[in-house]
Amino acid sequence: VDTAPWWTSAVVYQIYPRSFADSNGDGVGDLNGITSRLDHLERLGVDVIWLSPVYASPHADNGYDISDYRAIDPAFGTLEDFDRLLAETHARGMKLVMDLVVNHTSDEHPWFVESRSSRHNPKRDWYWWRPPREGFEAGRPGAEPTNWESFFSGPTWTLDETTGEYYLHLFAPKQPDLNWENPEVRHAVYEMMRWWLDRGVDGFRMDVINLISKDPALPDGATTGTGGLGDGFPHYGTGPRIHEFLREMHREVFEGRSGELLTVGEMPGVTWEDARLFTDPRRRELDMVFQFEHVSLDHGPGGKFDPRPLDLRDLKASLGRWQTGLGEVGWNSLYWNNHDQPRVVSRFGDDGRYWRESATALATVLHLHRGTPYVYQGEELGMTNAPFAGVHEMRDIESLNHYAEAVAAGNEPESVLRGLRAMGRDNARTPVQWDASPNAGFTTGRPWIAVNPNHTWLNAQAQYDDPNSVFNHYRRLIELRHALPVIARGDFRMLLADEPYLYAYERTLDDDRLLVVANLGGTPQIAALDGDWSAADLLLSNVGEPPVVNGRISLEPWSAHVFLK
Ligand code: TEU
Repeated sequence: VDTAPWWTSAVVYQIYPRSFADSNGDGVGDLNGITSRLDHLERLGVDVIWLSPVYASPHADNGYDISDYRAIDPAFGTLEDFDRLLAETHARGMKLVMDLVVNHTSDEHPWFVESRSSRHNPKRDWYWWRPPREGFEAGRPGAEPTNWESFFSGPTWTLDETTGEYYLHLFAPKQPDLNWENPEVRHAVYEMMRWWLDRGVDGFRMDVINLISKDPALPDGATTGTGGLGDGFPHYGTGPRIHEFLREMHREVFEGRSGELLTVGEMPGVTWEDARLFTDPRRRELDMVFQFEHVSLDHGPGGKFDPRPLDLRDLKASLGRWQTGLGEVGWNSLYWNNHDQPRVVSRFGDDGRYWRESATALATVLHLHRGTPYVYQGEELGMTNAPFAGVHEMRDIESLNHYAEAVAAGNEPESVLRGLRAMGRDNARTPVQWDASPNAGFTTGRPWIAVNPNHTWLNAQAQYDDPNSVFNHYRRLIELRHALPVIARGDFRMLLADEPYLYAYERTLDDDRLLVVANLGGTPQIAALDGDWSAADLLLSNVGEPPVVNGRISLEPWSAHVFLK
C-alpha cells in the first residue's frame, strides 16, 4: 500500500497576483484575471496553487503588509471573486493555498492602530514596544532599543511620537512585528486561519515563519551591518519558542482536519538539521519548509546585491546535503524561483544563446530531486530577468531602499544598479507574458511595472503547440512525477560531485533506477558513470538522444537527460 503523503507526487504553482493577469484594465493583476487563466495551469498539470497575498493592504511591500486578514484588497477584487476562484480551482481538481503573513501586520491594521494609541491600550503588548536605549534621547541615532539592521535597510526600530517608544519591524516601518509571546496574538492568528480553512482553502504558505519567536531579552547583534548596525538574526531566527508555537498552531488549527491540506514554512537562514525537526511528521509542525541555502551561494562579500558567479560544485554540495539530511525523516521543498528571487535562467543559466536549453536543463535537475517542486509564474515559459534602464523603472521597496542607502554612502550609482539588475526582486515581478501583443496579454491598461520587451517571442501562446518549448518540458516533468513512484519516493544519490559542469544523480525505489544527468555549462562534456546505461530507457531529454557507450554519456551544452532502468 502506498502510504506516502499526497504532496510527495504533487507540484505547486506560485501566483503573484499583481503580475499574473489583469481583468479590468487598471494595470494590476487580480483574482478574476487568475480565474480566466486557470486553463493554463490545468494544461501545465500542476496540483496546487499558492497565492501570494491578496488581503487588504496599503501595499508598502506588495501585500506582505496586511491591514485586514479577512478581506480581499479592492485592487484584487472581492471575497465573492475569491470564492469563485476557489470553486473553479477545485472544479479542475487543483488545490489553493493562501499566503499567511503573521510575523508582522501592516501599521494600518486595527490591531496596530490600537496598540500605538497609548502605553495602556489592551493591545499594547500585541507588538514589540521598547523605550529608547538607556542614556539616549528618543529619536537620536543610536537610541534604538537594539542595533539590529532591517531586511529593507536601516534600523529595525521606529520611534512613535505618540508615546515616545520604539516599535520593532524586521522589515519596513510599515510592517510592525507581532509579539508572539502574547497568547492573545497567537489565538487571534489561529482563529483567522480556521476562518480561511472553513471557507475551503487547502493550507498555507507561511511567510518568514521562523522569525516569529524572538529572544525577549532583545540582545544587540554583532556589528556587521551598514552604518554600524548589527545582525539580529541569532536573536530572532529560529528562536527559542519556534517549535512550541508551531506545534500549538498545528493543534489549534490543523488537528482533526483533512489530511489533504498543505503547510509550508518560509524560513530564511534555516539549516537542514532544523528543517528535519520542523518537518518530522511525528512532531506535528509543518509538512515542508523553504530553505535559502542554495539561493545564497552566489551572494558575494557585500551581500546579495554584490553577486559572484555560482560554482556548480557548491550548489551540488548544498542541495545534496539537504537531500540526504531529509532523506529518512522530513521533506524538502524544491525551488529555483519565487517573487523574491531573480529569474533562474538569467541567474544560473544562459538567457542568450542557450536560453531554451538552460531553462529546461535547470528544470529537469530540480524537479527530479526528492521533494515537492514549486514553479513560479513565468518560470514554465523560461521568463528572464528584466532590462531595467534605471532605478526609476524599479518598484520594490527592498531595491529602492538599498539604492538610496548605498548611493548616500558614496557608492557609484552604476555599480549599485548592476547589483540590483542582477539580484533585485522586481526581476520576478514583471507581468506574465501570455502573448506577443503590446502588453503581453497581461492588461489592456498601463501595467504597474513594465512588461519585458522580449514578450514578442517569449510568451505562452508561442509555446503551447511547440513540442520542444520550455512550457511543454515543464509539463512533461510534472507528468513524470505523477506517474513514477521512483520520482516521488525514491532514495537520492548524488553522482560526480566534483565535476564543475555536470549535475548527475540517481534515484532508486525497489528495482527501479532513475538517472538524471545534465551538462549545466556551455561546452560539451562527457559523463563517466558506473554501470551500463546504454540499454536504459530515455524518458526525457531537452535536446534529443545522447550518445551512450556503457556508462559514458556525451552531453551537448546545457543538455539534460533522464534514464530509467
Ligand atoms: O521574504 C522573506 C525574506 O527573507 C527574503 O526573501 C526577503 O524577500 C528579502 O529579499 C531579504 O533580502 C518574505 C516574502 O517572501 C517577501 O516578499 C516579503 O517582503 C518579506 O517576507 C516580508 O513579508
